[in-house]
Amino acid sequence: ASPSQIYRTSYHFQPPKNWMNDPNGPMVYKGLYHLFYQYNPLGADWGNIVWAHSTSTDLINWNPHKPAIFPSQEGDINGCWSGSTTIFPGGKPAILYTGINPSNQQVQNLAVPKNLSDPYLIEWDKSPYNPLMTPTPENKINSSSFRDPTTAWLGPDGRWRVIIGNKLNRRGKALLYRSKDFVRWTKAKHPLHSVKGTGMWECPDFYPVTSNPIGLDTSTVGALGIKHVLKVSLDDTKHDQYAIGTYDHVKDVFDPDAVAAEKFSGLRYDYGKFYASKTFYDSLKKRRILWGWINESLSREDYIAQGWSGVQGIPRLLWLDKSGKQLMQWPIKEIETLRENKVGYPPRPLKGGSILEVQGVKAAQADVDVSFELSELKRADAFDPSWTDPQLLCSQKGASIKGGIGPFGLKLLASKDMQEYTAVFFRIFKGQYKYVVLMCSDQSRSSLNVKPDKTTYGVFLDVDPLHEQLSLRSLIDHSIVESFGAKGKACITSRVYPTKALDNEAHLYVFNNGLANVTISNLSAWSMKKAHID
Ligand code: DQQ
Repeated sequence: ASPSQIYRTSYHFQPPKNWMNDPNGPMVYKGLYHLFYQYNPLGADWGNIVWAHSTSTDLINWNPHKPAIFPSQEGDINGCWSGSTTIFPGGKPAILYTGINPSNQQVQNLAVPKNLSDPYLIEWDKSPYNPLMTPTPENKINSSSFRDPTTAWLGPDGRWRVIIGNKLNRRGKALLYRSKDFVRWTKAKHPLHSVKGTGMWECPDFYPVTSNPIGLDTSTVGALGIKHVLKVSLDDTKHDQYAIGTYDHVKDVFDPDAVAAEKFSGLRYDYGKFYASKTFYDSLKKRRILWGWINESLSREDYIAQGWSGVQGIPRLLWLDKSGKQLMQWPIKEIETLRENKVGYPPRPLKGGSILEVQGVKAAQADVDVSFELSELKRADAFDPSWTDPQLLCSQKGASIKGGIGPFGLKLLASKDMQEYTAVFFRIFKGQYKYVVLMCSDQSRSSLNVKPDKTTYGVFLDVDPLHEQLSLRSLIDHSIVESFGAKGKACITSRVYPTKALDNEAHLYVFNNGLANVTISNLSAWSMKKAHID
C-alpha cells in the first residue's frame, strides 16, 4: 500500500480522504441509519466544516451522499458545527446545529428534510427563522462558547427541551432552552447542570438509561429503574466524561448521584481516545447506541501528508450496569457479521513468564475475545493507596515490568521480532479490603517511528477476580485498537502506527509476564472482513 494508505482502517468508518471529526445527528429513519459528521471537503486538517452524510442498513457498511448541511446562510456562513437530530412524534426528523455567523459568533440553527419520502434524506431545508438561539449581552452568553445542541426531548408539559454547551469564566454549563414549536426557543433561568472549574462543555448528551440493554427514547421520563446520563466533552482535557443521576423534570435540573468538587465526574466512556461522542435511540432495534470520534496520534504534519485524519469508533450498545454506578458498552452485534475463519483454543494454563501465539488469524484486522481465570491470587502485590491515577500506574508498570499477578493479556499488532507491539493487559493487586484490578493499554512499543504520541492508558476495573472471570475483547484494525474489559465495564481505544507489524507481518499473542500462572478459560479470535465504507 502507498504510504498514505497503510494506516487506513478496514471496518471502522472513515471517508475516502480529508479531515473528519465529531459524529453528528446519528439516527434511524425509514429503516435506514444515518450518520453525519464534521468534515473538511478541502483537506486533511480541521477547517471549512460541513456535515458530511452517509447511510447504512446495518451500521457497518455505508453509502456516501453529498454533504447534508453546508454554509449557505448568514447564520452558518463560516461553518456548520456539531449538533443533533430529533425525531418528532410521527417520525419526522429535524437537525439542530451550531452555525458560525459572519462575526464568528456561535448561533443555533434548524434544518428539516426537503423531501420526507426520500429515505436517504439527501436535501435539507434551513429554517427561514435561523438563527433560533443567539448570544447577546443580555443573556450573558459568550459568543465563542455556545455550541453543540443535543437531541431535544419532549416534556410531559408538551414543551421541547434542548441543552447547549457553554462556559462562563471556568464554569462549564449545559444551558437549557424550551420551545412549544421547535422554532421559538426561550432560555431557562437555570442551566440543566453546571460545574465550576471544568471549562467549556462541548457536545453535551443527555438521555435515559436502565440496567436493561433495551434502550429508551430520549423523551422518556419516570419509567421504572430509570436514571439519566449527562455526558460532556471537556475541551480542556479532550475527554468524554459522564455522570449518572436523576432528571428532576419539574425543576428541569439534573442531579448527579455522586459529585466531585471541580470535576465533572470520575467516569469516562473510554480511557483512551474517544471524543465528541453522541448517542441515539435506535427505534428499529430498541437500543441506545454510542458513536465517538477517534483522532490521530500522528503529528499534524504527518496526518496532513497522509491526506486523511480521524476515524469513528465501532458503534457501541450502551446500558446501565446493575450497580447503577457506571455504564456498560459493547460493540454492536452487527460487527460480528464481518467475522470469518474463527480460531478457538480449549482452556489451557498460561504459565508466568510465557507467551502464546494465536495463529491463523489476520492479526492486523481481527476481533479477539479472551477470558482468564486466576487461581493463585495470594501472589498479588500489595496495592499502595497513594496510587490514585490508573493511567500513571499503567505507564510506570508497563507490559515489560513483572508483577505478582500480571501483566497478562494480549500483545497485538506485534512484529515477529517483538520490536513492535501494543500490549493490552491486566494486573491484580491486593488492596486493604478487596483486590484491585488494573487494565492498561501500553503503546510505548507500538512503533519504531518516534514521532506518534504513544501515551499509555489505564483504568481501574470494578470486578472481583475471586468470583468473576476476567475478560478482554479487542477489535484490531490496522491503526486502531478498541479494547473492552470485563464484558464492557471499561473501554480503552488507542491509535498506533507500526512500521513492521503491518498487514501480513502483524502477529497476535496472549502473554503472561507475571509470576503467578493464569488459565486461559476461553480464547476465540476471528479475522475480520473489510466493510463497504464509502
Ligand atoms: N467540534 C465542533 C464543535 C465542537 C467540537 C467543530 C468538538 O462544534 O464543540 O468542528 O470536537
